[in-house]
Amino acid sequence: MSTPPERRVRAVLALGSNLGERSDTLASAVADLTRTDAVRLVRASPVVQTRAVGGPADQPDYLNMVIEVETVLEPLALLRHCQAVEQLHHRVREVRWGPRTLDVDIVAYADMALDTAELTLPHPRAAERAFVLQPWAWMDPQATLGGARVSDLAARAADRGGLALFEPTERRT
Ligand code: A4P
Ligand code: MG
Repeated sequence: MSTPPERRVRAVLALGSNLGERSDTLASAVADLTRTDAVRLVRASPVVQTRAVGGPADQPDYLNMVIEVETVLEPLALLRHCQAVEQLHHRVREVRWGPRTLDVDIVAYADMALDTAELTLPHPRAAERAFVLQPWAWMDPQATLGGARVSDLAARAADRGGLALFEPTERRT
């Protein structure tokens, strides 16, 4: 008897850091997220430096990036996995939208739409945030979100003026 093929799903994760060694944090978070066979890295965006959107005034700038993964985890299990990696990096939840060593959000999980207390898919604020959309568009120029081109959404995002390329990340396909 043959075992059924694994069901692997493409998901896009957004990473942000505005405390500590931000660049090292993002690099090791990508490694931590994709160390398991259950979550394979497909490609990674360049890292961008962005002005903080919302939250307390005078927060340090963020470094942000997105990655595309292929996963066998169900959405909620993927969220728990992302939260475990946040904990590894000493994430403390104090103020909403306050400074953090590491934030990992699920931006999209295949084309799934979900709205539960714990998880909303696609991420409810991703479509208006250049700090997610622009690195995503650079990583995958064909990407779409809710039927719109990610690059078009990025061009319209209110925070696009606060974004600059920080460092390119080697592209993995
Ligand atoms: N949650 C629901 N849907 C999702 C999802 N798709 N992915 C729930 C991840 N989490 C999701 O998140 C709060 C709760 O959202 C989680 O418990 C989960 O069950 P959190 O990470 O604990 O707290 P947070 O990040 O402070 O809140 P929130 O509302 O998720 O914030 P955002 O929208 O992620 O914004 N400015 C710049 N330049 N760069 C940034 O990265 N990030 C934020 C955070 C604000 N401003 C920023 C940046
Ligand atoms: Mg978050």
